[in-house]
Amino acid sequence: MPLDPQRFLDDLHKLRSFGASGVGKGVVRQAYSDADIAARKWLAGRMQEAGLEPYFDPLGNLFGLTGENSLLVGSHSDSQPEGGWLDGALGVIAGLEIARAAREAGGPPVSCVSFQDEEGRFGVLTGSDVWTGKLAIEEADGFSDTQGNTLAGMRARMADLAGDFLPHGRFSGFLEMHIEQGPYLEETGLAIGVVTDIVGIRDMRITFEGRQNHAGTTPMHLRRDAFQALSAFNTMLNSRFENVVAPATVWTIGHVVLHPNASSVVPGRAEFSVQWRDADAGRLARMEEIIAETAQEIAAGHGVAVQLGPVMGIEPAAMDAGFQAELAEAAQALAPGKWQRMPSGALHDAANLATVMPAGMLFVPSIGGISHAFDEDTDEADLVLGLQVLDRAARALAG
Ligand code: HGY
Ligand code: MN
Ligand code: MN
Repeated sequence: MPLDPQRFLDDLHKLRSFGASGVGKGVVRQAYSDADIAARKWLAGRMQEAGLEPYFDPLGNLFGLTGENSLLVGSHSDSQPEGGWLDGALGVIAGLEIARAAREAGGPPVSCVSFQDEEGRFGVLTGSDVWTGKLAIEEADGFSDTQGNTLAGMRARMADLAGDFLPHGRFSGFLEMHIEQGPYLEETGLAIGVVTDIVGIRDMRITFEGRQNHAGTTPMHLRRDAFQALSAFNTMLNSRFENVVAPATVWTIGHVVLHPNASSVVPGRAEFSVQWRDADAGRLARMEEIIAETAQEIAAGHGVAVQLGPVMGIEPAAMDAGFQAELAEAAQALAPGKWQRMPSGALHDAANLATVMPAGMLFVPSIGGISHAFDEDTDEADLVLGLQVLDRAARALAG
């Protein structure tokens, strides 16, 4: 039996119903939420119906297994707090359809996977960080989300489903299909990107601790205002980075909590995230030094204390040359002149998988370059073309 594009699209829309936000096609399906666990149970059922063996590991990574030595194809089905319907889900359902069609055709052996917490509610790419051995589960268990829930507490919600970790040697390699999440393919009129490299990332939490006080009676010169420290930190950091960054370097303060967050109170505490990404590990390290120095200088200048949290990260990762060549062959056959090799500025589980087996990735366009937002979308014709290209490469690599 060949691929069934309608069955693929129907399953993709069904997955969207778990945690549907009610805004466009958006989803709210953070790792270990009720919607995430329900979606994983549904996925396990679809795997079973396809003759694949559903298997949960201790993190809640869900595999659909076949054979003793298969190609693994998949992505993640958890979302950002406000997520699109395709980020991760596309690669998971593409993996399911390719594994299912291969099984119906009598081979080659293809297994599928949905990794857990790719979106970093607790870590960075938590599920694949732990499975690939980069992060010990005992350490990960102590990680907390921005609400103070621990990973240990949340993964206990799926403990009744969990077996042991699977050996990596069971799989010959990993393929992941994903939306680009940026504007490049759409702007250049291309349908397929064959990923060459995935950028590296660093992520940390910083706290400025000042003095909470009355916003009417506290003279400006006596204040130790944690928000003013944060604001000055951001300005100085942008200026210091100018001499260090490359055109593709990015950095973001995306999560901020002010305490007590009231208009008549001088803020006593500002807790915030700083995240930075680049293809060069040396530049990532230099940026980390600048962040630490700047935070300390600003704290001293504003009379506040500073606490620098641990730095989490993923190294830049090259995709396997043989897998790239197979994806390029498939793209040239099915989308001649409509594809290109390109790096990934977003993180993906393939970056972790590349440390334990050959890994490759394929992108399809994102409308308007929008992602990590409810209105993320891609034309269904592009989704199906991407599925067909990935399937052709998967059959060659698994066969
Ligand atoms: O943030 C990322 O790049 C990924 O979507 N987790
Ligand atoms: Mn993703
Ligand atoms: Mn994402």
